[in-house]
Amino acid sequence: MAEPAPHRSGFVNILGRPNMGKSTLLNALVGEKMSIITSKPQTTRHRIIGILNGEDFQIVFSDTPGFIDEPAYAMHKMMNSFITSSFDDADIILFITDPYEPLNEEHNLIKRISMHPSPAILIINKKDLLTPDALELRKSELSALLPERKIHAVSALRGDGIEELMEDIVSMLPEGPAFYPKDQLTDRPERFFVSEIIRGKILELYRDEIPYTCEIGIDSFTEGDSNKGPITRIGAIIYTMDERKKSILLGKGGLAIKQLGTEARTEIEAFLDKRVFLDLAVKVKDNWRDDDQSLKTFGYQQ
Ligand SMILES: Nc1nc2c(ncn2[C@@H]2O[C@H](COP(=O)(O)OP(=O)(O)OP(=O)(O)O)[C@@H](O)[C@H]2O)c(=O)[nH]1
Ligand SMILES: [Mg+2]
Repeated sequence: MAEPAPHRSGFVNILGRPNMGKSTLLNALVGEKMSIITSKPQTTRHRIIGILNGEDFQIVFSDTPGFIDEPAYAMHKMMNSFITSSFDDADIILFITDPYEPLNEEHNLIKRISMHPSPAILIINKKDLLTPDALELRKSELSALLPERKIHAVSALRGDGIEELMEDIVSMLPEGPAFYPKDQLTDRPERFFVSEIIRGKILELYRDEIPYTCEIGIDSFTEGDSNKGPITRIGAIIYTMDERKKSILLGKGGLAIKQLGTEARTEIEAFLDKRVFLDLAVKVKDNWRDDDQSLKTFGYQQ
């Protein structure tokens, strides 16, 4: 009888500048809505792990924040440090760019990939926005900067080219045992995803700098009963930087936060597949983005 195929496993870390489609790609690769996606840059603030299990492989994908060239706050420095740790443990690097990002030797991530010992796959995302000629041009630009790496053109949004990319990833995985139990999808608790859904809604519903001044704390998370059956009661606090921003978040007569609560609850119910009662409050936490203790409380640590 033929030997069974060896088990393969590895950390496959998605790296790229803000807004390139890293989170969209993670979700497309693992087939779950794990990481929040918005049209705004700096949506992702943490390293988020999505595990894809097959009979003879386990891929631990990481979505990461977009690299920030000029960090303005301690939070930005933390976000960049999640990128550094993702370089450190990568078995395979997925570098993702889009049709418009300027690519040159000064690109921080390109510099680091060119010196990194792990194999990298170069991904041109949003190919739905490119003509065939423009795509060829983009490929030659990339291969001039990072020669001898495989290049994939995909549309993470439409799921185009994802299967071919997966095949290459699996073929490049090192042999090894699973890192996590085979039924595990992530290393984060449900409450993390709940806070991310609320943050994603804030990014969608509020303008300008407001979303960037917010962080979410989950105060309570209990399973209980109501007269309509089981219900999960979640108390969440939105922290912002000052009273003016707090009143914008609440809106006239509390209308804005009501809409936020309704839309977030619907999405949380879909995610948890449970009925949810969501209680949202807004509090001021002065300058949390530069305060080490606050950042620690919000989960910004290695
Ligand atoms: N047309 C098109 N848009 C895409 C594609 N993939 C992602 N997008 C859009 O690009 C924007 C950014 O996507 P994200 O997945 O949030 O990007 P990101 O790299 O995770 O961004 P940060 O977390 O801010 O670093 C969103 O509006 C997506 O819908 C694609 O294949 N085609
Ligand atoms: Mg993201």
